Amino acid sequence: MRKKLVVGNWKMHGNRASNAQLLGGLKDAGPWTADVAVCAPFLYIADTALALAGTAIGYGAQDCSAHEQGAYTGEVSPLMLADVGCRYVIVGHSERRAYHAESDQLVADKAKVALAHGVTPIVCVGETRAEREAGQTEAVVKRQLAAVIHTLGHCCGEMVVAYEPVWAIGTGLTATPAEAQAVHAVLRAQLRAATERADGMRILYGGSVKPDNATELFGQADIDGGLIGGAALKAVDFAAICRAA
Ligand code: G2H
Repeated sequence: MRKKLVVGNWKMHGNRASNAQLLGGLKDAGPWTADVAVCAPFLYIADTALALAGTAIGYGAQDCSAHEQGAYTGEVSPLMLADVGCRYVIVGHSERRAYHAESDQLVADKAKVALAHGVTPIVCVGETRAEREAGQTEAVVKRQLAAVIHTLGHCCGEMVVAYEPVWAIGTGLTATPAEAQAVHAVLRAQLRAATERADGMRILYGGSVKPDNATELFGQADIDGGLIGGAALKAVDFAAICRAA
């Protein structure tokens, strides 16, 4: 009943030539039954939009400001993302939480402004290795999600959630399908308590998803697709993951 969604998070990789090659490869490989999108660095979003025109592949950004406009040097507003046709924006990625000290509330504020302008926030939550080893996984992801639910109120059913265990990001370590499903079920239950739309909401898994583990991960009851980093940089790998969804 939920259409799967696969989103490529290019992070700070690529250049005009390599992006053109990657997008060309994806256009040749699609379409897929899942929804598919790529989140490019800000600077390349306009090129990405041009390259994907007329295809079903969506595109988006990897972050946004929590403000609509104003004197915020270096920031990019969700209004601007909407203006150039972005369908999605990733907010609260663990790399932003860790390297830019983004708080749960800031992430929630970003999600709110994005939604207000028709850009679907992909809200990332996830525990560190130390938190998992201390048995805090559930408490951490619930705290992170609660801030967003509280801030979005009745609109929270419109976001996409991504569970990304920090210890599995870019490390080659992946949560087992059962470990991931257990956390997704916790998140789904939390969403059910907040919105009637919870059963239609997509909860993505992210963290070293590859063509050879995607099918099993996406086969779990509450895993509705993936947020893909490293494997999104090669058309053949990303296309295989999209096919698996
Ligand atoms: C997690 C993921 C994409 P990777 O950050 O957001 O990256 O697939 O490289 O672990």
